[in-house]
Amino acid sequence: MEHLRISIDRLLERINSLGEIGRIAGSKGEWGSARLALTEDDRLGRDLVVSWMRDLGMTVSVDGIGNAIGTWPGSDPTLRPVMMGSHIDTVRTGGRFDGNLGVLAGLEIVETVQRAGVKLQRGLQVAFFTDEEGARFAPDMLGSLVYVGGLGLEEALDVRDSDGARLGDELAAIGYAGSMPCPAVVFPHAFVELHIEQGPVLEDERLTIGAVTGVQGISWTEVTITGQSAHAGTTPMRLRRDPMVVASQVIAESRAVARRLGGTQVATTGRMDVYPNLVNVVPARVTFTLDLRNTEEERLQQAEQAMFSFARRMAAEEGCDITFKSLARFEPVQFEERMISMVERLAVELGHSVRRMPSGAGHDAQMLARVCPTSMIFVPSINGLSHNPAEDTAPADLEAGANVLLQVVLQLADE
Ligand code: HGY
Ligand code: MN
Ligand code: MN
Repeated sequence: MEHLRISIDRLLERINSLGEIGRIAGSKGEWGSARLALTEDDRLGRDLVVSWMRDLGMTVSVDGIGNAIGTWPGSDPTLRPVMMGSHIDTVRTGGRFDGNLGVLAGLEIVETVQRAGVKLQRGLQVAFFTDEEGARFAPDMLGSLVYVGGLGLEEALDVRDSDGARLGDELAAIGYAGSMPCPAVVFPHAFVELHIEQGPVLEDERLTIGAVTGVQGISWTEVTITGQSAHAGTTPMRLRRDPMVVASQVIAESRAVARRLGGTQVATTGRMDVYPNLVNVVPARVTFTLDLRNTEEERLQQAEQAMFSFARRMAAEEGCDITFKSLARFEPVQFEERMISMVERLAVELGHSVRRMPSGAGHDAQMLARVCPTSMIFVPSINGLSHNPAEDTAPADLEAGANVLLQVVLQLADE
């Protein structure tokens, strides 16, 4: 079966069709998608992918947190299937490939196997997991975390977004509050996720495939600083208790801490809410997010401790109160050597350049790695861009990644 190859035209057709749901324009003529988790656009995207699963004759099951899994049976029903998958929810300024590629390449592999008349002993599954992005309901990778038993279903259903909407209500509203149990009763034999790199490494090194070694640790914290709201013109500087000044100091310090720690340490403030957010009012309250990540747990903890103690000191000096709310905290994950080397070897056998590399972004694979042998395959992102409508990957690279996924899955399905 080494000769089998996917159809890049079919894969691109599905990527672009799904991309049209929630379509958004970029600033330079490119286009992406906005399908925040559990919105009407997410429902439309889910319905389309489920219809493709059914068109392929797959049985579709939906679990209590809305994860959808299509199954194509193998010749031996006593053997656990091989699962492919990722997510189809996006950030508000998403591209067409983040997550979607891993799900739609999975469907393409099933169709390729079917058209070739190949009967595998293990079944094939394609999954999309709920709310991987965490952009609306934190933490990220929420659906796969519940699937593997890392977060209780009831606790997950009670998560609220920044407008107070309850996850369970939103899930029911889009018709994906499924009946399959969480955590899953039977986990797959193995899980393989094809994903765009979302960074510049493969492109910079002119490589085609990333054999992902693992996923770096993620720490998301919501910081709320409360001061004294006052008139911007009449309040002398010495009398102010200005939370915006503290927030600015903390955000600037997060850049300095990342530089001091070096290595893979990154720090981002992506969301900020100011109250009352008026030009002539010293703010009463500022709430912002701190996203810290590192491939090494110990250094990630150093970054957290440095940031939290600095923030407390700056707030005290300004006479402000400060609170911290953890939105997500995942330690670094290392994939099994056997799975990493399988991706590496099969990429080389297909004639592609390949390197091992960690993932800077979070992925559902980091959750599946808790319950079964797991690997990820990266393909290059043009200009290293993602979470941006300009996100793009060359069709030849998409094709290469999907063909590596095909060969990895064929090997796993017959072991
Ligand atoms: O935040 C992440 O790394 C992922 O895109 N959810
Ligand atoms: Mn993703
Ligand atoms: Mn993403």
